[in-house]
Amino acid sequence: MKAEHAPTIRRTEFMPLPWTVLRVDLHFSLHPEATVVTSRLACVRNRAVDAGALVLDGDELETLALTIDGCDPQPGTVRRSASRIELDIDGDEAELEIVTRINPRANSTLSGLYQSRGGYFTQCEAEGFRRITWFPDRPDVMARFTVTVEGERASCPVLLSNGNLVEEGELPDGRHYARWEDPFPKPCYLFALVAADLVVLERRELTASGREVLLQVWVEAGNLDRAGHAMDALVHAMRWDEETFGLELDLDRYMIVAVSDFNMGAMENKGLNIFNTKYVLAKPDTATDADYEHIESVVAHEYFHNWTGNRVTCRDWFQLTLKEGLTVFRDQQFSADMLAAAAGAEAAASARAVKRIDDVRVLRAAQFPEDAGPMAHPIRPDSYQEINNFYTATVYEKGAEVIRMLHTLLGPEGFRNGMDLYFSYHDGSAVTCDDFVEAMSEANGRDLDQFMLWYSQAGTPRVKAEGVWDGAAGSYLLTVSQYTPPTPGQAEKQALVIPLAIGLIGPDGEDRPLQLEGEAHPGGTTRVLELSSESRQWRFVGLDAEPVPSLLRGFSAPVILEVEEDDARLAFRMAHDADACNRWDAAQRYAERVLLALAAAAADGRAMAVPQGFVDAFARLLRDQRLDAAFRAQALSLPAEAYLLERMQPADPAALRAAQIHLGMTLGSMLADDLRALVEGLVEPAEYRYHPADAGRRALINLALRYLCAARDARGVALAAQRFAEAGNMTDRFGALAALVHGAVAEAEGALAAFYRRYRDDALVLDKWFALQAGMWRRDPAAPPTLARVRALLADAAFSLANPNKVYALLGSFFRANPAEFHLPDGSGYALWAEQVIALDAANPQVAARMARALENWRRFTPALQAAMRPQLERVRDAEGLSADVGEIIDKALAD
Ligand code: B3K
Ligand code: ZN
Repeated sequence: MKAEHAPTIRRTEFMPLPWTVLRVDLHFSLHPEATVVTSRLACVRNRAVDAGALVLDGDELETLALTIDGCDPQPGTVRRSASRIELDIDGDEAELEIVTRINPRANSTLSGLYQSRGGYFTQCEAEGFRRITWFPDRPDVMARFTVTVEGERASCPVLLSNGNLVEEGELPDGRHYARWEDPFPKPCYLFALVAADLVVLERRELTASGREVLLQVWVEAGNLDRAGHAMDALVHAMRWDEETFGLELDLDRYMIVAVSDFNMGAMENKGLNIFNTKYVLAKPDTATDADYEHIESVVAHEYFHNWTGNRVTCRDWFQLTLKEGLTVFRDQQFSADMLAAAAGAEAAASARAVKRIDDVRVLRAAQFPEDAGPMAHPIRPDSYQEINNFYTATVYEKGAEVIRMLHTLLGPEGFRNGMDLYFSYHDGSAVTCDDFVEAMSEANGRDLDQFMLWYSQAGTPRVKAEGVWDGAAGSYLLTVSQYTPPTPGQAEKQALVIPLAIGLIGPDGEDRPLQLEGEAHPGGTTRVLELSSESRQWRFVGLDAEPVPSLLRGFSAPVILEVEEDDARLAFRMAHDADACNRWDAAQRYAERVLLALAAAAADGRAMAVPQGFVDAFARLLRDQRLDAAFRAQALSLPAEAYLLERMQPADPAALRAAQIHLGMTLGSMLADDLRALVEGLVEPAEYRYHPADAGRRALINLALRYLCAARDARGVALAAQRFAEAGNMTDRFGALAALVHGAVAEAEGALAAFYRRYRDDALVLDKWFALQAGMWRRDPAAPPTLARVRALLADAAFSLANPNKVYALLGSFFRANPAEFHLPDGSGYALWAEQVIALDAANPQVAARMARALENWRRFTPALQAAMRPQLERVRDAEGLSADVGEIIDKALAD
């Protein structure tokens, strides 16, 4: 479909359906190119709606039969289009039988029923079920499903669907079948089917109330030794939800299946989660600490959806953040608790801060740019053309921040009470974000009407703070104001409720107790102020000296904090802020200031000079043995390039890259002795285990190697090469390789080749190899551009445009994580982008749209780069047969 023909769906146009479905009985006769799906639907009229037809959605279906109560529909009672059937039916109940034929082998979209490595898998969220059979494909239609899967025993010995296995048996011609029954009503987006040649890792556990449950992780033969970590994560998630929210697993059987071809990370289908192999498989030789961490959090995320998403689901897709924002918040809390528990009492706070810093980094690098570009939308969008384009950082990550603010405002107990009330009201139904916030409001007796603006307003708020010290009175007057810049379609903004956690640091580096004017006693050293008007003042009293304010502690709201701080004050907070998150942020702000100044110098052809004050502040953090390694690794990592480009006016990737190279070389060479000592001094246990303390040490060593290689420090490079050769696990091996490649040192090519030889048959590890090369920096202007390497890798035997992981690794990394090499002045990067987006779109529009988004913020770049981008954007817009997915992105990008 051409983009201009894709209709816009609006939130305010929601209408309940005249008919709904109570029960679904599905029969699949699986054949690679001709699967026959027989669906029996028990339908009833919706009493709340006066009258109307029964509406079914479909997409690329071959319809073999359709009967109503056993008869062909009466002439004149059926209206059909390629994507919709409307049936006029007398009476209040009807049984429909529909037979469709579909072609899983030809389904390259990976939405609906498709094949991957000889097996059959489904993905139905958001609107994939309509690619399997005709159905009212909306989340507010919740039905009980029974599913019979019939397939060839040799190629598909395992036949799975949602719920409980109730029957299985042999059939003629080498075929067999299994029948599954899901006791819980669910929307069709949670339906799943797997028929494949898999093996299983099983564990039996008792739930809090003593019920035995069977947990399974299904993987391809040969991968069983990589399934244990996902299983552990599942058990931890189960326990955590019982303890934290009193939520128990409601099924007798819970299955996770790993598949190699998958558009995103994983899917929370009821009782049958389907996962990208990337988020299941791990063993020390193939997975890094970061992989282990991601697996744990994605397994938990999908598990938590069982309550927040499945038991209580979304009324319509505009409410997506109801389940996603809340579930991301839950998985973030889970990961923080897991890290804190592993770290032990003394290091717990720092371990939590490290997790929080990770989340803030993602928000700043992915969500802030989105909120400042043509795709900016509230966490609950008002309209869309293609819902799959709205599984965004805003809906997920900013959505989680909004839930976190509720948690901050109401406190853990108040939040828990709100959750309990939410489930007591809405279990088993499809609801809206208003329903959630109302439950929070009622449980806490707190008016949250103004808070709801976070659901309707797009754009990142700016919070400006200024303090005035009155030495004579010993008081500090803090003035805080807010402002949200206009976003497309939303010029006017109102004042939001912003929880602002603050502390005041004395000249000795110690936090002062916070006492507001009019209060009898001080109340703690960190307090949450609530800014709910455009501007407000707070006066702190009883202070012995002028304090340094530490604002937005723990990143208490998803805002950009604008505060005047000179270099000395940033260095002071880098050294003393008691809030680890803010201590990190002080380092980020200082680094940002230095990098943007260097970039401005590079753009003007002036000499670049790194202020000594920054090097000193950096060195102090590096040498501070009291700080744990994981925190030091965070604090010494420079801000993400995507975030810095966002802060640059206009964005000039080449100048920024020159600045980064210069800063990396300066730090690496000035601190080479410290960095080497650190690599040699941090002792690692011989045996790899995934543990935050070990992971922190590995992260810090790898970061040190990176600086050393960036500086071409001969001994540092030798250390990296040695660690690469002798590594006993993937974190060390890949960290050393990445450092060599990042420094573009002579040893890099040989190491890349050795890595390839070792892992040539391991698809997931090769994704790392592709991504690393796509992200290569050019340190020698005479060297060939990274683009040439990316083009060569596109032709590598291990690469395939049909596998989303490969596309994300090679093209995604190049377009998003390597701005200077992608945004080449001659526009050759953009030509590659257009060519690949068009090629991908013909096979898999969802993946193509993700790649297309790499250029949406094109107007932020220098005029010369914009001029090179426009024709390529237009080339994609004008491509024959462009999908609605890509069409929506490009139209919004080009809109005036
Ligand atoms: N709910 C799925 C995402 C579905 C994406 C559809 N394009 C995974 C998750 O958020 O848990
Ligand atoms: Zn989710």
